[in-house]
Amino acid sequence: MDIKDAKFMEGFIRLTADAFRKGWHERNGGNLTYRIPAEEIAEVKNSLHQVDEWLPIGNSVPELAGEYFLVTGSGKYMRNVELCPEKNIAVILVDDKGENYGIVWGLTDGGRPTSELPTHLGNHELKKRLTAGRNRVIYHAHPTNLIALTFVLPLNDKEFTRELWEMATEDPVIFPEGLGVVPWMVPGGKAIADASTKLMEKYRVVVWAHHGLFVCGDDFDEAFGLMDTVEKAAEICVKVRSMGGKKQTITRENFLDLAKEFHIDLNEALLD
Ligand code: 2HA
Ligand code: ZN
Repeated sequence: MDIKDAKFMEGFIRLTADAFRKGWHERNGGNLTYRIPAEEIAEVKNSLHQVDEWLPIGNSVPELAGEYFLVTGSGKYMRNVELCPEKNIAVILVDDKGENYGIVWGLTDGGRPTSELPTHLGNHELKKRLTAGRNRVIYHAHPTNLIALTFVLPLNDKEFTRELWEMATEDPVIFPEGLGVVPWMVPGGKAIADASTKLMEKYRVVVWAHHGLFVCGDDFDEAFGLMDTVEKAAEICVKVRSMGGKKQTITRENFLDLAKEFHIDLNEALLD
């Protein structure tokens, strides 16, 4: 099968197009990666070429040796992915040590995978292990309201999570473990990768202060849905604060009742 007809390609492109229209991807902002299952790679192997050049990942991911990823390109625009996938995204293969990658499809006008590759692959390695291989998607975007809140809310997991949980009744059901907050850091390197991976051990959502949001998911729907849910909570929060702040809210008791009724393992350490 031509790789452009593959179901995973359709899912990847749909996410990039929808997310651009959400306003989360100005210019070249944001990045998306998908860990391609062996059976899906086997179906498209005629579209792949040999690796010409092995380049450093910028992180060490031995548990991803031999894995293939569909990735957005560094400096490429999300809005262009649906128009011309082969110029804007790539399939990469991780070498047998988990130190280098090679391009096997795409980026036909040249270019490199996303500048956040160290964070993406570091988190793929972690989530592959923690979910027994179910997690396949890592996604980073620049959603407006969430970024705005990082100038106003205290930059700690507990206060940030509680504020967002309060913004819609079903939010604690969607991200019951809460979310982690990384302070301002230089994008694109091993340091932000390590800080994010450490928080992703506990969470599926990580805020990058004054920059954006990082999420994971078993599939594209789950990753997109998580981004959308957290950004919507942030939007409600911005509106509530613009209207003079909360006059009433969801209480600690309400959260505990919700957790009981919905059988969710709510992270109560973030509640009091
Ligand atoms: O420009 O979003 O974090 C791509 C990014 C880097
Ligand atoms: Zn970014």
